[in-house]
Amino acid sequence: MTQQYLDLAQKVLDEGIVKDDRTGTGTQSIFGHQMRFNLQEGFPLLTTKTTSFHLIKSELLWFLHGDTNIRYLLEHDNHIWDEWAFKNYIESDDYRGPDMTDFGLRVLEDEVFKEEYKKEMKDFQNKVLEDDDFAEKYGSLGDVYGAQWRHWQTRRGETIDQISNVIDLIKNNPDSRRMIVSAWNPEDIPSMALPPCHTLFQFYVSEGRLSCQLYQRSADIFLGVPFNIASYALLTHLIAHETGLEVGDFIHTLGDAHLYSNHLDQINTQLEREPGKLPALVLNKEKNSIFDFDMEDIEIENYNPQGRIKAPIAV
Ligand code: UFP
Repeated sequence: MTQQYLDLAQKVLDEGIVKDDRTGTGTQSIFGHQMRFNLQEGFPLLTTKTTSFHLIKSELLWFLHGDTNIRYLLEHDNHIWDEWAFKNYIESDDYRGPDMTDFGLRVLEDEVFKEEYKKEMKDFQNKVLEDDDFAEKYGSLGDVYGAQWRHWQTRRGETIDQISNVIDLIKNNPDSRRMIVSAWNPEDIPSMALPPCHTLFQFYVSEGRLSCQLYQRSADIFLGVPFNIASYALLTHLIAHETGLEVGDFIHTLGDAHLYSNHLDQINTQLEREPGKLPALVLNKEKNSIFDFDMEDIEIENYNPQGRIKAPIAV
């Protein structure tokens, strides 16, 4: 698994076109790439750098609960969505602190600003955790994944639970070619903190195995992709568990696959490392419905990765 990931990184280094991007950071990018991970060979959590399974698990459970407010994530010490919510807050009329425009780039260049930012962010997190009204207003990320997966709004005012529907199909009509969940809802894009990167996924059942293919429109190879692979592998395991199937393949199809210009040293460090043995996933056998799973029901065993590699996130 790790080798396929490293091959992608090498390909983008070798063939990627230098491109500007929304964040102003600059990227090297290719368009269209596919990886295939046989989930029987181990759980695809990157071994050439330490990747936090805790963050992957809490984010996926958050999606599956249909939650779109960062409060649950903060309660689980998960900060991967903080910047997006913070951005909404500092652009609002309620924000009275120092100017935080372009904080993502400025923290990298300005030490004084970085301290100011850290303080404002800490205050923001505390308010989301402690103040219900504030959390409702500024902890919310709009109709991001959880909303589209579990309660897609129809024009008639009804809601569609795409995850439950797909589980029903896998159980009752496993040869169906319509087992799709879409997070891309054009009507809701303007109200989302970040338009879905993992856009659409499909399931496939054959010989008692459940496979999943994801189309990801935009892929930050160093920071995002290792999370995305593990997250969809976990989702496939959870749904296979509930539907009584074995796991098959996770197929990861990428649109704009890019390396940010400030991740190049980091990816080169990783390319010098040897991939290790993949860990194993252990699910609580006493629980059946994936909606009943909590943090302690999902564990990873024998994960012995190489050291952490830090890199700035492009916001
Ligand atoms: N990104 C990922 N995976 C994710 C996620 C974001 O790679 O799960 F939420 C990256 C891709 C891109 C940026 O670098 O975040 C989103 O920016 P844009 O919307 O301009 O594509």
